[in-house]
Amino acid sequence: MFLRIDRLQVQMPVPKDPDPNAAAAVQELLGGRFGEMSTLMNYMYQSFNFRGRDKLRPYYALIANIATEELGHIELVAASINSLLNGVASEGDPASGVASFKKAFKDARISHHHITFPHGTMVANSLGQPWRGDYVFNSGNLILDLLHNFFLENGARTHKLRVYEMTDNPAARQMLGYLFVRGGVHAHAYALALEKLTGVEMKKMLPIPKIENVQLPESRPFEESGLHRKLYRFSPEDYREVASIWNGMALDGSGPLEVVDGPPEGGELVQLDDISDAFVPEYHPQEIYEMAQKLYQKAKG
Ligand code: MN3
Repeated sequence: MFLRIDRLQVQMPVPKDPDPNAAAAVQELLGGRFGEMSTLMNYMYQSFNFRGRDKLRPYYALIANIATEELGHIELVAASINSLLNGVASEGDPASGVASFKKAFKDARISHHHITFPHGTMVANSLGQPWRGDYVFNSGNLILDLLHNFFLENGARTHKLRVYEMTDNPAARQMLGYLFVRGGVHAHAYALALEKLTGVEMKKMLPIPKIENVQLPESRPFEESGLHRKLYRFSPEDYREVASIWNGMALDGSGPLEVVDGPPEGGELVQLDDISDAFVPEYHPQEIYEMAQKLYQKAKG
């Protein structure tokens, strides 16, 4: 089962103006073949279907625990997309609203962001094509599944680097800077799991592509704070066995790998403007806000 914390894994900036084409590019990292939906669902279903769980506990714990972090990654990439689509509030005046609305979204690469979704994230790739269940690979052969996960993390990193080159919007770059480091941890963790099973030093291949995270200005602060050495244990009590895989030295020799009990401190959820011209949340949002405020005050007691 899952607990939920109403925070993002990292603090995110919210730009003043919408950047819908950057949002479209970032969709690939959410619902593309190598997006966060794929890492989440691959590790999730591999953990559901795991055979010999008790005998192979550290490997099960690693996959199950990383799956939980990936839940927070879809949340973070969604927050990035939503931030890039934020900022056309018109205070309920459709006459003035239509002009700014049209200006911002008329030539948007994905029209479904603005027509079928509330200027919000879709479970789809950068072409608006839906994420698919057959992106999940789960053979049941532990070595093959771990090898696939190593490949998936590095494919994801390649696509992230390309999206990084497509936009310098801070709402995309902050998310990317953080996820280059976290994805690096996951690729390294799967490499260590394979090394413990087979003796093959997969970690020597990293990073793929051969661009170090410290070379990227948005990743450097996270690397310098040692985030690349930390595997978070996303459970109050469980998955402690990951420590038998996640140990030894960091790839850059900066210090020992460590398992951190509990999630990162993270940052606040992104606050998104209402869009009266799109009837989101309604044509006259003020009425709904007043009702919600009354309920909120009541609940607080
Ligand atoms: Mn991820």
